[in-house]
Amino acid sequence: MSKDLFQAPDYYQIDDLLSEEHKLVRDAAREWVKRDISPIIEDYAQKAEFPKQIIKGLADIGAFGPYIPEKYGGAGLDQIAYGLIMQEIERGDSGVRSTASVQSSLVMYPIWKYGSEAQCEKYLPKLASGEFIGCFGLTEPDHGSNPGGMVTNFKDMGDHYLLNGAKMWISNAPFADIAVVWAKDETGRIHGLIVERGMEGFSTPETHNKWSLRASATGELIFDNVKVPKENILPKKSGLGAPLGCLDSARFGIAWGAVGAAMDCYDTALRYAKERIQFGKPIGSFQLQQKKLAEMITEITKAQLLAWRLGVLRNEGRATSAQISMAKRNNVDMAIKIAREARQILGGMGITGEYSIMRHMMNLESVITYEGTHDIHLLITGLDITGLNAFK
Ligand code: TGC
Ligand code: FAD
Repeated sequence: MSKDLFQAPDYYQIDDLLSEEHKLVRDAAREWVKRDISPIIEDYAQKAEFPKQIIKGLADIGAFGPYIPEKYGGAGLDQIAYGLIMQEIERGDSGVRSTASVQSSLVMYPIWKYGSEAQCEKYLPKLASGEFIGCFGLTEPDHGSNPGGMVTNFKDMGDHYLLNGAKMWISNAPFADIAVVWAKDETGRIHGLIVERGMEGFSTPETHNKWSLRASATGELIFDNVKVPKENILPKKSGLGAPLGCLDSARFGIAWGAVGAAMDCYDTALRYAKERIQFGKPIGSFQLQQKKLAEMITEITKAQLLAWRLGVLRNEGRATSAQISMAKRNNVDMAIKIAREARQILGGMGITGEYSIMRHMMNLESVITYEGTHDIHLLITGLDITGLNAFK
Protein backbone atom coordinates (compact mmCIF):
# COMPACT_ATOMS: atom_id res chain seq x y z
CA MET A 1 0.00 0.00 0.00
CA SER A 2 1.20 3.54 -0.72
CA LYS A 3 2.22 5.76 2.21
CA ASP A 4 -0.56 6.74 4.61
CA LEU A 5 -1.03 10.47 3.96
CA PHE A 6 -4.40 10.67 5.76
CA GLN A 7 -5.65 14.11 6.74
CA ALA A 8 -8.90 14.01 8.66
CA PRO A 9 -11.72 16.05 7.15
CA ASP A 10 -13.47 18.36 9.67
CA TYR A 11 -15.59 20.63 7.49
CA TYR A 12 -17.84 21.87 10.31
CA GLN A 13 -15.10 22.29 12.94
CA ILE A 14 -16.47 19.44 14.99
CA ASP A 15 -13.16 19.40 16.84
CA ASP A 16 -14.50 22.45 18.70
CA LEU A 17 -17.15 20.18 20.23
CA LEU A 18 -14.53 17.84 21.67
CA SER A 19 -12.73 18.14 25.00
CA GLU A 20 -8.94 18.17 25.27
CA GLU A 21 -9.13 14.58 26.56
CA HIS A 22 -11.19 13.52 23.53
CA LYS A 23 -8.61 15.02 21.19
CA LEU A 24 -5.69 13.41 23.03
CA VAL A 25 -7.34 9.98 22.92
CA ARG A 26 -8.32 10.44 19.27
CA ASP A 27 -4.87 11.62 18.23
CA ALA A 28 -3.15 8.72 20.00
CA ALA A 29 -5.39 6.25 18.16
CA ARG A 30 -4.83 8.10 14.86
CA GLU A 31 -1.06 7.99 15.24
CA TRP A 32 -1.13 4.32 16.17
CA VAL A 33 -3.20 3.44 13.11
CA LYS A 34 -0.81 5.36 10.88
CA ARG A 35 2.23 3.69 12.39
CA ASP A 36 1.07 0.14 13.15
CA ILE A 37 -1.96 -0.59 10.97
CA SER A 38 -1.63 1.19 7.63
CA PRO A 39 1.74 -0.35 6.69
CA ILE A 40 0.60 -3.95 7.29
CA ILE A 41 -3.14 -4.17 6.87
CA GLU A 42 -3.38 -4.68 3.12
CA ASP A 43 -1.02 -7.63 3.33
CA TYR A 44 -3.01 -9.26 6.14
CA ALA A 45 -6.29 -8.66 4.29
CA GLN A 46 -4.82 -10.26 1.17
CA LYS A 47 -3.65 -13.24 3.26
CA ALA A 48 -7.03 -13.35 5.07
CA GLU A 49 -5.28 -13.33 8.41
CA PHE A 50 -5.80 -11.33 11.60
CA PRO A 51 -2.57 -9.55 12.62
CA LYS A 52 -2.31 -10.83 16.18
CA GLN A 53 0.73 -8.69 16.92
CA ILE A 54 -1.51 -5.58 17.06
CA ILE A 55 -3.38 -6.78 20.16
CA LYS A 56 -1.00 -5.07 22.56
CA GLY A 57 -1.23 -1.82 20.59
CA LEU A 58 -5.02 -1.95 20.71
CA ALA A 59 -4.84 -2.36 24.48
CA ASP A 60 -2.32 0.48 24.78
CA ILE A 61 -4.55 3.00 22.98
CA GLY A 62 -7.46 2.07 25.27
CA ALA A 63 -9.45 0.24 22.59
CA PHE A 64 -10.32 -2.65 24.91
CA GLY A 65 -12.96 -1.32 27.30
CA PRO A 66 -12.59 2.45 26.76
CA TYR A 67 -15.58 3.16 29.03
CA ILE A 68 -15.03 0.29 31.48
CA PRO A 69 -14.00 1.62 34.93
CA GLU A 70 -10.31 1.84 35.63
CA LYS A 71 -10.64 -0.46 38.67
CA TYR A 72 -11.28 -3.28 36.17
CA GLY A 73 -8.44 -2.24 33.87
CA GLY A 74 -10.58 -0.18 31.48
CA ALA A 75 -9.76 3.36 30.39
CA GLY A 76 -12.69 4.97 32.27
CA LEU A 77 -13.45 7.27 29.33
CA ASP A 78 -16.80 8.61 28.14
CA GLN A 79 -18.85 7.50 25.16
CA ILE A 80 -17.51 10.13 22.78
CA ALA A 81 -13.95 9.00 23.49
CA TYR A 82 -15.05 5.42 22.81
CA GLY A 83 -16.61 6.53 19.53
CA LEU A 84 -13.52 8.45 18.48
CA ILE A 85 -11.30 5.42 19.11
CA MET A 86 -13.60 3.27 16.96
CA GLN A 87 -13.59 5.96 14.23
CA GLU A 88 -9.81 6.03 14.09
CA ILE A 89 -9.40 2.25 14.11
CA GLU A 90 -11.97 1.78 11.36
CA ARG A 91 -10.22 4.51 9.39
CA GLY A 92 -7.52 1.85 9.22
CA ASP A 93 -9.70 -1.23 8.79
CA SER A 94 -13.21 -2.35 9.78
CA GLY A 95 -11.90 -5.80 10.72
CA VAL A 96 -9.51 -4.36 13.29
CA ARG A 97 -12.35 -2.22 14.66
CA SER A 98 -14.46 -5.39 14.84
CA THR A 99 -11.94 -7.02 17.14
CA ALA A 100 -11.94 -3.97 19.37
CA SER A 101 -15.70 -3.49 19.45
CA VAL A 102 -16.43 -7.16 20.09
CA GLN A 103 -13.91 -7.16 22.94
CA SER A 104 -15.28 -3.94 24.47
CA SER A 105 -19.00 -3.94 23.83
CA LEU A 106 -19.86 -7.58 23.39
CA VAL A 107 -17.55 -9.26 25.88
CA MET A 108 -16.42 -6.72 28.51
CA TYR A 109 -19.74 -4.86 28.55
CA PRO A 110 -21.94 -7.90 29.39
CA ILE A 111 -19.47 -9.12 32.02
CA TRP A 112 -19.37 -5.63 33.55
CA LYS A 113 -23.15 -5.02 33.38
CA TYR A 114 -24.59 -8.50 33.94
CA GLY A 115 -21.71 -10.36 35.60
CA SER A 116 -20.88 -10.97 39.26
CA GLU A 117 -18.09 -9.08 41.01
CA ALA A 118 -15.99 -12.26 40.89
CA GLN A 119 -16.48 -12.51 37.10
CA CYS A 120 -15.56 -8.83 36.66
CA GLU A 121 -12.38 -9.30 38.66
CA LYS A 122 -11.47 -12.55 36.94
CA TYR A 123 -11.98 -11.51 33.32
CA LEU A 124 -12.08 -7.73 32.82
CA PRO A 125 -8.44 -6.83 33.60
CA LYS A 126 -7.18 -9.59 31.31
CA LEU A 127 -9.52 -8.50 28.53
CA ALA A 128 -8.50 -4.85 28.95
CA SER A 129 -4.81 -5.70 28.65
CA GLY A 130 -5.33 -8.03 25.69
CA GLU A 131 -4.06 -11.05 27.62
CA PHE A 132 -7.49 -12.55 26.88
CA ILE A 133 -9.43 -12.06 23.66
CA GLY A 134 -13.17 -12.65 23.73
CA CYS A 135 -15.97 -13.32 21.29
CA PHE A 136 -19.77 -13.04 21.41
CA GLY A 137 -22.03 -15.84 20.29
CA LEU A 138 -25.57 -14.79 19.45
CA THR A 139 -26.15 -15.62 15.76
CA GLU A 140 -26.92 -19.21 14.78
CA PRO A 141 -27.09 -20.90 11.39
CA ASP A 142 -30.90 -20.62 11.37
CA HIS A 143 -31.31 -17.52 13.53
CA GLY A 144 -29.60 -14.32 12.40
CA SER A 145 -31.97 -11.35 12.36
CA ASN A 146 -34.26 -13.28 14.69
CA PRO A 147 -31.96 -14.20 17.59
CA GLY A 148 -34.94 -14.84 19.87
CA GLY A 149 -35.53 -18.09 17.94
CA MET A 150 -32.14 -19.53 18.98
CA VAL A 151 -31.91 -23.25 19.73
CA THR A 152 -28.57 -23.36 21.58
CA ASN A 153 -29.53 -24.52 25.06
CA PHE A 154 -28.26 -25.64 28.44
CA LYS A 155 -29.54 -27.98 31.11
CA ASP A 156 -29.00 -27.69 34.83
CA MET A 157 -27.12 -30.85 35.85
CA GLY A 158 -26.90 -29.96 39.53
CA ASP A 159 -23.22 -29.08 39.86
CA HIS A 160 -22.78 -27.67 36.30
CA TYR A 161 -24.65 -26.67 33.15
CA LEU A 162 -24.57 -28.85 30.02
CA LEU A 163 -24.39 -26.68 26.88
CA ASN A 164 -25.34 -27.84 23.37
CA GLY A 165 -25.77 -26.05 20.05
CA ALA A 166 -23.84 -23.95 17.55
CA LYS A 167 -23.19 -20.31 16.74
CA MET A 168 -22.13 -18.99 13.36
CA TRP A 169 -20.38 -15.90 11.97
CA ILE A 170 -18.57 -15.17 15.21
CA SER A 171 -15.84 -12.50 15.06
CA ASN A 172 -12.61 -13.42 16.89
CA ALA A 173 -13.91 -17.00 17.46
CA PRO A 174 -10.93 -18.88 15.99
CA PHE A 175 -8.47 -17.49 18.53
CA ALA A 176 -10.67 -16.23 21.38
CA ASP A 177 -9.82 -17.31 24.91
CA ILE A 178 -13.39 -16.89 26.12
CA ALA A 179 -16.83 -16.66 24.53
CA VAL A 180 -19.90 -14.92 25.91
CA VAL A 181 -22.56 -17.31 24.64
CA TRP A 182 -26.32 -16.74 24.63
CA ALA A 183 -28.36 -19.90 25.18
CA LYS A 184 -31.80 -20.94 26.42
CA ASP A 185 -32.43 -22.68 29.73
CA GLU A 186 -34.99 -25.46 30.08
CA THR A 187 -37.83 -22.90 30.30
CA GLY A 188 -36.70 -21.20 27.08
CA ARG A 189 -35.28 -18.10 28.81
CA ILE A 190 -32.06 -16.67 27.32
CA HIS A 191 -28.95 -16.36 29.52
CA GLY A 192 -25.33 -15.43 28.94
CA LEU A 193 -22.66 -18.03 29.77
CA ILE A 194 -18.89 -17.55 29.77
CA VAL A 195 -17.32 -20.48 27.91
CA GLU A 196 -13.55 -20.87 28.05
CA ARG A 197 -11.27 -22.33 25.40
CA GLY A 198 -10.19 -25.78 26.47
CA MET A 199 -13.57 -26.82 27.90
CA GLU A 200 -14.25 -30.32 26.60
CA GLY A 201 -16.68 -30.39 23.65
CA PHE A 202 -16.09 -26.72 22.72
CA SER A 203 -14.56 -26.02 19.28
CA THR A 204 -14.19 -22.91 17.11
CA PRO A 205 -13.66 -23.77 13.41
CA GLU A 206 -12.68 -20.83 11.21
CA THR A 207 -14.90 -19.57 8.39
CA HIS A 208 -12.92 -19.29 5.15
CA ASN A 209 -13.45 -17.77 1.69
CA LYS A 210 -14.70 -14.37 2.86
CA TRP A 211 -14.42 -11.49 0.40
CA SER A 212 -15.05 -9.05 3.22
CA LEU A 213 -13.47 -8.33 6.60
CA ARG A 214 -10.57 -10.50 5.57
CA ALA A 215 -8.20 -9.19 8.25
CA SER A 216 -10.70 -10.26 10.92
CA ALA A 217 -10.99 -13.91 11.96
CA THR A 218 -14.56 -15.23 11.82
CA GLY A 219 -15.68 -18.66 12.96
CA GLU A 220 -18.24 -20.95 14.46
CA LEU A 221 -18.75 -21.91 18.08
CA ILE A 222 -19.72 -25.54 18.51
CA PHE A 223 -20.93 -26.89 21.83
CA ASP A 224 -21.13 -30.65 22.13
CA ASN A 225 -22.15 -31.46 25.70
CA VAL A 226 -19.90 -28.75 27.13
CA LYS A 227 -19.82 -28.76 30.94
CA VAL A 228 -19.97 -25.11 31.98
CA PRO A 229 -19.30 -24.36 35.66
CA LYS A 230 -22.29 -22.78 37.38
CA GLU A 231 -20.26 -19.73 38.35
CA ASN A 232 -19.90 -18.92 34.61
CA ILE A 233 -23.52 -17.83 34.09
CA LEU A 234 -24.04 -14.04 33.97
CA PRO A 235 -26.36 -13.61 36.97
CA LYS A 236 -27.67 -10.06 36.72
CA LYS A 237 -29.73 -10.06 33.52
CA SER A 238 -31.51 -12.62 31.36
CA GLY A 239 -33.93 -12.53 28.41
CA LEU A 240 -33.33 -11.32 24.84
CA GLY A 241 -32.94 -7.77 26.14
CA ALA A 242 -29.57 -8.78 27.67
CA PRO A 243 -27.72 -9.49 24.39
CA LEU A 244 -29.63 -6.70 22.65
CA GLY A 245 -28.37 -4.27 25.30
CA CYS A 246 -24.79 -5.21 24.36
CA LEU A 247 -25.65 -4.62 20.72
CA ASP A 248 -26.67 -1.05 21.54
CA SER A 249 -23.13 -0.38 22.72
CA ALA A 250 -21.50 -2.08 19.74
CA ARG A 251 -23.84 -0.43 17.20
CA PHE A 252 -22.96 2.94 18.71
CA GLY A 253 -19.28 2.17 18.11
CA ILE A 254 -20.03 1.17 14.53
CA ALA A 255 -21.88 4.44 13.90
CA TRP A 256 -18.57 6.19 14.66
CA GLY A 257 -16.37 3.58 13.03
CA ALA A 258 -18.12 3.86 9.69
CA VAL A 259 -17.35 7.58 9.68
CA GLY A 260 -13.67 6.66 9.92
CA ALA A 261 -13.84 4.36 6.88
CA ALA A 262 -15.69 7.07 4.92
CA MET A 263 -13.17 9.74 5.92
CA ASP A 264 -10.34 7.58 4.66
CA CYS A 265 -12.05 6.94 1.31
CA TYR A 266 -12.89 10.63 0.85
CA ASP A 267 -9.41 11.82 1.81
CA THR A 268 -7.80 9.34 -0.59
CA ALA A 269 -10.12 10.28 -3.45
CA LEU A 270 -9.69 14.01 -2.88
CA ARG A 271 -5.90 13.75 -3.01
CA TYR A 272 -6.02 11.54 -6.09
CA ALA A 273 -8.45 13.87 -7.86
CA LYS A 274 -6.10 16.82 -7.37
CA GLU A 275 -3.06 14.88 -8.62
CA ARG A 276 -4.36 12.72 -11.46
CA ILE A 277 -4.15 14.47 -14.83
CA GLN A 278 -6.41 13.57 -17.74
CA PHE A 279 -7.15 15.74 -20.79
CA GLY A 280 -4.38 18.05 -19.54
CA LYS A 281 -6.08 18.86 -16.23
CA PRO A 282 -6.46 17.35 -12.74
CA ILE A 283 -9.58 15.18 -12.79
CA GLY A 284 -10.70 17.13 -9.69
CA SER A 285 -11.31 20.12 -11.97
CA PHE A 286 -14.14 18.32 -13.78
CA GLN A 287 -17.62 19.00 -12.47
CA LEU A 288 -18.59 15.32 -12.32
CA GLN A 289 -15.70 14.53 -9.95
CA GLN A 290 -16.38 17.64 -7.88
CA LYS A 291 -20.00 16.59 -7.48
CA LYS A 292 -18.87 13.26 -6.05
CA LEU A 293 -16.39 14.87 -3.66
CA ALA A 294 -18.76 17.65 -2.56
CA GLU A 295 -21.51 15.15 -1.82
CA MET A 296 -19.07 12.96 0.08
CA ILE A 297 -17.94 15.70 2.44
CA THR A 298 -21.56 16.76 2.95
CA GLU A 299 -22.59 13.24 3.95
CA ILE A 300 -19.50 12.75 6.15
CA THR A 301 -20.23 16.01 7.96
CA LYS A 302 -23.85 14.99 8.61
CA ALA A 303 -22.70 11.58 9.87
CA GLN A 304 -20.06 13.15 12.13
CA LEU A 305 -22.71 15.35 13.71
CA LEU A 306 -25.11 12.44 14.13
CA ALA A 307 -22.41 10.38 15.86
CA TRP A 308 -21.35 13.26 18.08
CA ARG A 309 -24.92 14.06 19.16
CA LEU A 310 -25.57 10.38 19.87
CA GLY A 311 -22.43 10.36 22.00
CA VAL A 312 -23.74 13.31 24.03
CA LEU A 313 -27.09 11.55 24.51
CA ARG A 314 -25.33 8.34 25.57
CA ASN A 315 -23.11 10.25 28.00
CA GLU A 316 -26.31 11.63 29.53
CA GLY A 317 -27.93 8.17 29.56
CA ARG A 318 -30.67 9.41 27.23
CA ALA A 319 -29.93 7.66 23.90
CA THR A 320 -32.65 5.22 22.88
CA SER A 321 -32.01 1.94 21.07
CA ALA A 322 -33.93 3.31 18.09
CA GLN A 323 -31.68 6.39 17.92
CA ILE A 324 -28.65 4.10 17.91
CA SER A 325 -30.20 2.04 15.09
CA MET A 326 -30.73 5.16 13.01
CA ALA A 327 -27.09 6.22 13.41
CA LYS A 328 -25.70 2.74 12.67
CA ARG A 329 -27.86 2.40 9.59
CA ASN A 330 -27.28 5.88 8.24
CA ASN A 331 -23.55 6.02 8.83
CA VAL A 332 -22.73 2.60 7.42
CA ASP A 333 -24.87 3.26 4.36
CA MET A 334 -23.16 6.62 3.95
CA ALA A 335 -19.73 4.98 4.20
CA ILE A 336 -20.44 2.22 1.70
CA LYS A 337 -21.79 4.72 -0.86
CA ILE A 338 -18.74 6.92 -0.39
CA ALA A 339 -16.43 3.93 -0.79
CA ARG A 340 -18.12 3.08 -4.11
CA GLU A 341 -17.90 6.66 -5.40
CA ALA A 342 -14.31 7.07 -4.20
CA ARG A 343 -13.32 3.88 -5.97
CA GLN A 344 -14.63 5.30 -9.21
CA ILE A 345 -12.62 8.49 -8.79
CA LEU A 346 -9.47 6.37 -8.69
CA GLY A 347 -10.38 4.60 -11.91
CA GLY A 348 -8.44 1.36 -12.37
CA MET A 349 -6.11 2.18 -9.48
CA GLY A 350 -9.16 2.01 -7.24
CA ILE A 351 -9.38 -1.75 -7.52
CA THR A 352 -5.82 -2.33 -6.35
CA GLY A 353 -4.38 -2.83 -2.90
CA GLU A 354 -2.22 0.24 -3.47
CA TYR A 355 -5.12 2.19 -1.99
CA SER A 356 -7.41 1.33 0.93
CA ILE A 357 -10.72 2.09 -0.79
CA MET A 358 -11.63 -1.32 -2.23
CA ARG A 359 -10.77 -2.99 1.09
CA HIS A 360 -13.02 -0.52 2.93
CA MET A 361 -15.78 -1.11 0.41
CA MET A 362 -15.67 -4.87 0.81
CA ASN A 363 -15.39 -4.62 4.60
CA LEU A 364 -18.44 -2.40 4.75
CA GLU A 365 -20.50 -5.15 3.11
CA SER A 366 -20.12 -7.02 6.41
CA VAL A 367 -20.63 -3.94 8.54
CA ILE A 368 -23.94 -3.18 6.81
CA THR A 369 -25.07 -6.74 7.66
CA TYR A 370 -23.75 -7.47 11.12
CA GLU A 371 -25.06 -5.94 14.33
CA GLY A 372 -28.47 -5.82 12.65
CA THR A 373 -28.88 -5.55 8.90
CA HIS A 374 -29.68 -2.34 7.05
CA ASP A 375 -33.29 -3.54 6.70
CA ILE A 376 -33.66 -4.53 10.35
CA HIS A 377 -32.53 -1.09 11.51
CA LEU A 378 -35.02 0.55 9.18
CA LEU A 379 -37.76 -1.60 10.71
CA ILE A 380 -36.61 -0.58 14.20
CA THR A 381 -37.04 3.07 13.17
CA GLY A 382 -40.39 2.22 11.57
CA LEU A 383 -41.61 0.56 14.76
CA ASP A 384 -40.38 3.47 16.86
CA ILE A 385 -42.18 6.14 14.89
CA THR A 386 -45.40 4.27 14.12
CA GLY A 387 -45.73 1.94 17.09
CA LEU A 388 -46.48 -0.79 14.55
CA ASN A 389 -44.25 -3.89 14.40
CA ALA A 390 -43.35 -4.87 10.83
CA PHE A 391 -40.89 -7.65 11.80
CA LYS A 392 -43.39 -10.43 12.10
P1 TGC B 1 -38.34 -7.80 20.88
O1 TGC B 1 -39.58 -8.50 21.32
O2 TGC B 1 -38.45 -6.52 20.13
O3 TGC B 1 -37.39 -7.55 22.14
C1 TGC B 1 -37.09 -8.57 23.07
C2 TGC B 1 -36.70 -7.89 24.36
O4 TGC B 1 -35.49 -7.13 24.14
C3 TGC B 1 -35.74 -5.74 24.42
N1 TGC B 1 -34.97 -4.98 23.43
C4 TGC B 1 -33.84 -4.37 23.71
N2 TGC B 1 -33.17 -4.25 24.86
C5 TGC B 1 -32.01 -3.56 24.82
N3 TGC B 1 -31.51 -3.02 23.67
C6 TGC B 1 -32.15 -3.16 22.50
N4 TGC B 1 -31.63 -2.66 21.38
C7 TGC B 1 -33.37 -3.85 22.47
N5 TGC B 1 -34.27 -4.18 21.50
C8 TGC B 1 -35.24 -4.88 22.10
C9 TGC B 1 -37.24 -5.56 24.29
O5 TGC B 1 -37.67 -4.47 25.04
C10 TGC B 1 -37.73 -6.88 24.85
O6 TGC B 1 -37.61 -6.83 26.26
P2 TGC B 1 -38.67 -7.61 27.19
O7 TGC B 1 -38.25 -7.28 28.56
O8 TGC B 1 -40.02 -7.07 26.80
O9 TGC B 1 -38.52 -9.07 26.85
O10 TGC B 1 -37.47 -8.85 20.06
P3 TGC B 1 -37.73 -9.50 18.65
O11 TGC B 1 -37.55 -10.98 18.82
O12 TGC B 1 -39.01 -9.01 18.04
O13 TGC B 1 -36.49 -8.97 17.78
C11 TGC B 1 -36.35 -7.62 17.53
C12 TGC B 1 -35.13 -7.32 16.62
C13 TGC B 1 -35.36 -7.91 15.25
C14 TGC B 1 -35.04 -5.83 16.51
C15 TGC B 1 -33.83 -7.82 17.23
O14 TGC B 1 -33.89 -9.14 17.55
C16 TGC B 1 -32.61 -7.48 16.40
O15 TGC B 1 -32.00 -6.47 16.65
N6 TGC B 1 -32.16 -8.35 15.39
C17 TGC B 1 -30.88 -8.17 14.75
C18 TGC B 1 -29.91 -9.19 15.31
C19 TGC B 1 -28.53 -8.65 15.47
O16 TGC B 1 -28.30 -7.45 15.47
N7 TGC B 1 -27.58 -9.54 15.66
C20 TGC B 1 -26.24 -9.13 15.90
C21 TGC B 1 -25.39 -10.31 16.32
S1 TGC B 1 -23.84 -9.80 17.03
C22 TGC B 1 -22.95 -9.23 15.73
O17 TGC B 1 -23.39 -9.10 14.64
C23 TGC B 1 -21.58 -8.87 16.06
S2 TGC B 1 -20.64 -8.33 14.74
C24 TGC B 1 -19.46 -7.58 15.63
C25 TGC B 1 -18.27 -7.13 14.92
O18 TGC B 1 -17.54 -7.96 14.34
O19 TGC B 1 -18.01 -5.90 15.00
P1 FAD C 1 -30.83 -13.16 7.78
O1 FAD C 1 -31.40 -12.84 9.12
O2 FAD C 1 -31.13 -14.49 7.20
O3 FAD C 1 -31.32 -12.02 6.78
C1 FAD C 1 -31.24 -12.17 5.37
C2 FAD C 1 -31.96 -10.99 4.73
O4 FAD C 1 -33.33 -10.97 5.13
C3 FAD C 1 -31.36 -9.65 5.19
O5 FAD C 1 -31.36 -8.75 4.12
C4 FAD C 1 -32.36 -9.17 6.24
O6 FAD C 1 -32.40 -7.76 6.35
C5 FAD C 1 -33.68 -9.72 5.68
N1 FAD C 1 -34.68 -9.90 6.74
C6 FAD C 1 -34.61 -10.72 7.82
N2 FAD C 1 -35.71 -10.57 8.58
C7 FAD C 1 -36.49 -9.65 7.98
C8 FAD C 1 -37.74 -9.04 8.29
N3 FAD C 1 -38.42 -9.36 9.40
N4 FAD C 1 -38.23 -8.13 7.44
C9 FAD C 1 -37.55 -7.78 6.34
N5 FAD C 1 -36.34 -8.30 5.98
C10 FAD C 1 -35.84 -9.22 6.80
N6 FAD C 1 -22.99 -12.57 15.02
C11 FAD C 1 -22.65 -12.78 16.32
O7 FAD C 1 -23.47 -13.22 17.12
N7 FAD C 1 -21.39 -12.48 16.76
C12 FAD C 1 -20.43 -11.99 15.96
O8 FAD C 1 -19.31 -11.74 16.41
C13 FAD C 1 -20.75 -11.80 14.58
N8 FAD C 1 -19.78 -11.38 13.71
C14 FAD C 1 -20.06 -11.34 12.37
C15 FAD C 1 -19.03 -11.10 11.47
C16 FAD C 1 -19.30 -11.12 10.10
C17 FAD C 1 -18.17 -10.91 9.13
C18 FAD C 1 -20.61 -11.31 9.63
C19 FAD C 1 -20.92 -11.29 8.17
C20 FAD C 1 -21.64 -11.54 10.52
C21 FAD C 1 -21.38 -11.58 11.90
N9 FAD C 1 -22.37 -11.91 12.83
C22 FAD C 1 -22.07 -12.10 14.14
C23 FAD C 1 -23.70 -12.28 12.34
C24 FAD C 1 -24.57 -11.10 11.95
O9 FAD C 1 -25.04 -10.42 13.08
C25 FAD C 1 -25.72 -11.65 11.10
O10 FAD C 1 -25.15 -12.02 9.84
C26 FAD C 1 -26.83 -10.66 10.91
O11 FAD C 1 -27.50 -10.40 12.13
C27 FAD C 1 -27.86 -11.11 9.86
O12 FAD C 1 -28.23 -12.44 10.05
P2 FAD C 1 -28.19 -13.47 8.81
O13 FAD C 1 -26.87 -13.36 8.16
O14 FAD C 1 -28.63 -14.78 9.32
O15 FAD C 1 -29.25 -12.90 7.79
